[in-house]
Amino acid sequence: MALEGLKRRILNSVGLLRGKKTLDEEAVKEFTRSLRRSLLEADFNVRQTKDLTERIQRRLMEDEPRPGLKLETHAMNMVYSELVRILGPAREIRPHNQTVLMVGLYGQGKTTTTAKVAEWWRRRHGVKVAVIEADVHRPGAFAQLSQLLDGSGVEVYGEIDGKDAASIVRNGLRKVGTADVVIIDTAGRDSLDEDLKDELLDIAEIAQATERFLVIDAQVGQSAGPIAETFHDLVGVTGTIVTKLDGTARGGGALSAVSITNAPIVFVGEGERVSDLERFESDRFISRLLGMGDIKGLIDLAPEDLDEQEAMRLTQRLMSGRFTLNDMYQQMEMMSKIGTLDRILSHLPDGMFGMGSMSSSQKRAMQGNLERYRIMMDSMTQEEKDDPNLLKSERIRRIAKGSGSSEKEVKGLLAQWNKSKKMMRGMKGNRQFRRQMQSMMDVDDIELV
Ligand SMILES: Nc1nc2c(ncn2[C@@H]2O[C@H](COP(=O)(O)OP(=O)(O)OP(=O)(O)O)[C@@H](O)[C@H]2O)c(=O)[nH]1
Ligand SMILES: [Mg+2]
Repeated sequence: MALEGLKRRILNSVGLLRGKKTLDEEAVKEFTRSLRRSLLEADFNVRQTKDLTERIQRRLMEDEPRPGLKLETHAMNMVYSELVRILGPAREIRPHNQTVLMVGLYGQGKTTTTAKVAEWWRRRHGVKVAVIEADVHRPGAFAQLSQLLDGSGVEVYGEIDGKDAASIVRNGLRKVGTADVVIIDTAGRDSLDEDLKDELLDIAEIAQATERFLVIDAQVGQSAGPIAETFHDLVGVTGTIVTKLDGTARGGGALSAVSITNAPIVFVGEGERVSDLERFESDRFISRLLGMGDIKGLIDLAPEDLDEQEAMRLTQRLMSGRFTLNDMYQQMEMMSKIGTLDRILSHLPDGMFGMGSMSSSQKRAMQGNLERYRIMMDSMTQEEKDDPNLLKSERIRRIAKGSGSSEKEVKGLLAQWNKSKKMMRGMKGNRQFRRQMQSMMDVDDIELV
């Protein structure tokens, strides 16, 4: 996976500082040279890479590491914060007088995201929102969008047998153009052939959109860079939306897309439902991207930093009684890496989490399981991941086939889920645990559903 590659390369670069006591100019240069190579190999654009490595070089020469902090940790913290900086703070878009054009390749989530963003603005800002379905290639696109927004109060314009996208947009703007926000969904492209390019250019010309959002699936990886470039050349991308971050993909491609278009991520999609949209937070995104836990000992941010918060958030969610396969996966992922949970676990009675502290071979075994679980989970529908009880023999067979595993392995995953769920239940009933969680999280009561 390309993204794994980026992470590995960054870790290798940081590894050059391992065991060093002081940072001389030579060591800093060697490190930044290696980092530059890592980023370039990961399809970062040249200017961004230069900026980033120069800033890190300067900061390394100027900033003293906190006492007791290893140099490699110090450097990793910087890489982290500079990557967060590239993605920038979330961009606030005022939902007034906006025409938004959604573009992207096939199946990335454009239509779903069109509905999500429309609902987001309508619900949160109380403004009038309309959408236009200008995809004349995907059969049933208009029906899909209408269905997603059924009963929502967002006006949907489309032409059932329309063949000409440009004229649909023209008619649509005439009909619903007075809304505060008009969002136009366009056809997915496999790759951009000339006809589709012309069609998109026509639409862009007529729409005179104030925002052009590129929709990218989190799984796309580094090819997101060239894809973004193509769309950017055509319509001038102003914002990026990363979809399917609810899955196991970490969304690294988005970084290279953003580094090419300079169009910040505005939203992330975290599920199939219209309400599954979140405003983007770069720190959470980068920590997920780098797999914070993986770099245990390398990353050591101040306590107010997010990885701890994220662990807390997950723990709190786990405690809430809902326990999906994704929750289990994330829990295991965190445990296998034990970045922050170690710190949390150290406050808890031994074995409270069913694991206490794990030996490194146990961690390795868990990592192996995770990889297999991820592959199996990729063959499941969202509904199945949310409610694994649905998984009876026929579905198990399908998932086994789809993921190249045996039925026994799929059943093993389900057994693990059942075991984890029971464990979580057990903890909920434990008053001592509850009190400790409360004091750690500094809340009066944890809501235990
Ligand atoms: N899990 C998850 N699924 C999503 C998300 N966004 C979209 N999907 C699903 O991805 C599939 C494709 O989504 P669409 O919105 O139809 O994608 P599209 O880009 O419009 O596709 P085309 O019109 O065919 O190019 C659908 O099954 C969606 O439900 C997301 O954030 N999370
Ligand atoms: Mg679509």
